[in-house]
Amino acid sequence: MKEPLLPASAVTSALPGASLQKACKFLVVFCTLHLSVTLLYYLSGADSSIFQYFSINQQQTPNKINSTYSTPLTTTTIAKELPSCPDTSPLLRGPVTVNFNVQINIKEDIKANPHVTEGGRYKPSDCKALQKVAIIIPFRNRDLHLKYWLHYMHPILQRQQLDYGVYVINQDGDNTFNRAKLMNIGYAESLKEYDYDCFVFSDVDIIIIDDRNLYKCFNQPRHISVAMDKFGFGLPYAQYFGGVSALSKDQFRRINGFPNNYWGWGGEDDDIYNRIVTKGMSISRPDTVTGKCQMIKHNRDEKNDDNPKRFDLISQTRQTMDKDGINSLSYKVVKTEKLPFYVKITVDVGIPSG
Ligand code: UD2
Ligand code: MN
Repeated sequence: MKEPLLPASAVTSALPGASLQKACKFLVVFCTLHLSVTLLYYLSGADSSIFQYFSINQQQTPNKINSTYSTPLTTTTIAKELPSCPDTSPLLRGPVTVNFNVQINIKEDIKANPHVTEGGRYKPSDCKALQKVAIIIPFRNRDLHLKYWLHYMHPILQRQQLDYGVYVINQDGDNTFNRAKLMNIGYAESLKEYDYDCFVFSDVDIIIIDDRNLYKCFNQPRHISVAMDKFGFGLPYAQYFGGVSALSKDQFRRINGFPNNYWGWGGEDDDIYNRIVTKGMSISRPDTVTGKCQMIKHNRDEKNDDNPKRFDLISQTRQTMDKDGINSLSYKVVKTEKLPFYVKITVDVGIPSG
């Protein structure tokens, strides 16, 4: 059998009614008093001391963290991310005067560009560059041209607010020159050093003469040297893609990089053009005023004679491009030198096969 529950009335009547009332009253008065004192304190300006307490506390927090952890945690947690650089750099000036008769003193140039660090690296200090650009120069025995290139291009590239590095890919030995393969090597080697997302391929003898012609990548592969002095400041033909060009990592991979089997002068730029259109992309170009550039006058180098096979090869791009390119690249690095204005990578590219 269960015990019968006490009726509610029996519970209340069991408590002493008067003392309970007293206790309740006291509690209500106490709470009201507490609330009004707090309110008064807050409204009468005592707030400053309250806020002072919080603000001091906030300022002290980092020090506390600092003393507790040996790693400089505070700098990483507090340091603000740099804002992105603007789409159009405010540092650009437009036309640039170049003169290939002046003497270049590379030591003076290095002094004049203190923010360019070892290996020809630079990034803006006050904003986050929009792109990380590797500039790749196929090279052999053109030291004077390289001096002019560095002299004129470093200041321009800094004004363009790029996060960039300069890679001179120097063909070792005196076998036939292979421009496109050197550029493939530049792509592969620069990526070993930094997470570049854009690749500018430039002849060593071309200088842009308007700094608004940006050395960066666009939605489509970019042709930069569109108005060369030697072609009367225009294009020699509509499909021309020689001189200076820029491809994003994705664009470069889509075309399987450049051909490795163009030995000697000519054709490799047309093969690259064919690759781009075969993969459904088109060419982006600046206008012919912004796109003006100059090439240092020169004779044809030794071991860079016209490639007699180039016409045959160009007609086969569609069939060969998936087999010949960055996926079939093989070479040997002979020497890597990190110089103040660029990285010089000397490579053995081999000899023509067949
Ligand atoms: C044109 C194109 C170039 C390329 C070439 C055919 C222009 C402005 N340029 O250049 O992009 O398509 O025809 O291959 O139309 N190099 C050396 N050492 C050498 C040989 C070449 O460093 O011994 C490098 C150097 O970066 C040079 C580039 O290869 O600028 C192209 O060679 P070029 O200047 O002799 O050929 P060019 O002016 O006819
Ligand atoms: Mn040239």
